[in-house]
Amino acid sequence: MLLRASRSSTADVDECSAKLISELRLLPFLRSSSGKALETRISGRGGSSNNVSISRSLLGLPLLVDLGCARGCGWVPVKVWSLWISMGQALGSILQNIFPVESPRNLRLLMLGLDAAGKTTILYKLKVGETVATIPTIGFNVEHLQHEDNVSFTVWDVGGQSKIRQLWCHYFHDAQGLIFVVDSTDQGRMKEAQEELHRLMDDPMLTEVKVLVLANKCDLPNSMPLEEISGKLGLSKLRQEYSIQSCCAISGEGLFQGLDWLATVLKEIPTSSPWVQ
Ligand SMILES: Nc1nc2c(ncn2[C@@H]2O[C@H](COP(=O)(O)OP(=O)(O)O)[C@@H](O)[C@H]2O)c(=O)[nH]1
Ligand SMILES: [Mg+2]
Repeated sequence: MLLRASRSSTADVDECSAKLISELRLLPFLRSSSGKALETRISGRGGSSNNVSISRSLLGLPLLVDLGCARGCGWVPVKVWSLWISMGQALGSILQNIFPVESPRNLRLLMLGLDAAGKTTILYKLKVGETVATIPTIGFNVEHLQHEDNVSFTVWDVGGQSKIRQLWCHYFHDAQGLIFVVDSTDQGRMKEAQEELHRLMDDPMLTEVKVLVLANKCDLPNSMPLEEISGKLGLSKLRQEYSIQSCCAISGEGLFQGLDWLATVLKEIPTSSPWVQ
């Protein structure tokens, strides 16, 4: 839609101003944000083809394409700046719709699982790209990982020995994602892993977390297939959104795919949510 008001050199300025204002008022954008400014007097002098042109973009948002006179002096809105601010806002909304800019997010992830599942090896593979020699973790390791330009993770790897599992709850606060690591070769302790996972998932502080199960040590010949691990862990009974990914902490295989899934599901949480920093 294009509105154009022009004044011939002989027409009365007041009459033309009134006509222009009434036409401009038809635009909701001007009515809501700049109507007041436009009510102030528009004046002109001399010239023969002074005009103001306004169009609407395809997205339904107003976009001012031409303001002012075609030649020489023309329509001079008293508060032109106000109109320009509105134009800027409208243009900003349009650009934001077309090229959405994401604000950087830091997501807090907990990495839990039975001892010797490979948590610490995974953490340092992700952090430094190398396999480090580990000793059983008594407290915790925490690292900041830059995943994408706009997404970083703070990963808490908490010791998993049975005596210290009662301390896990102290790390739940503000956790947005849980990486639960299992040793795919550990047939004997899969039941124990299942109990620990479900105990975690029953905790009210973890109701909203997204769960990534990493079936680690897939490089070993006796590693179980994902379907079997999934069944043994009772994943289908979880209320939380989850995904299972096989991986090898030594080569790094599968680790980034797992984190990609977490980044994708966690990015869907609006920034206004208290869950997202
Ligand atoms: N073959 C193999 N060994 C692994 C893998 N991940 C970890 N390990 C080994 O498993 C042992 C326990 O790993 P660690 O990271 O300390 O386990 P955590 O107790 O869960 O932190 C170490 O000897 C690691 O080298 C893997 O993907 N493949
Ligand atoms: Mg460890």
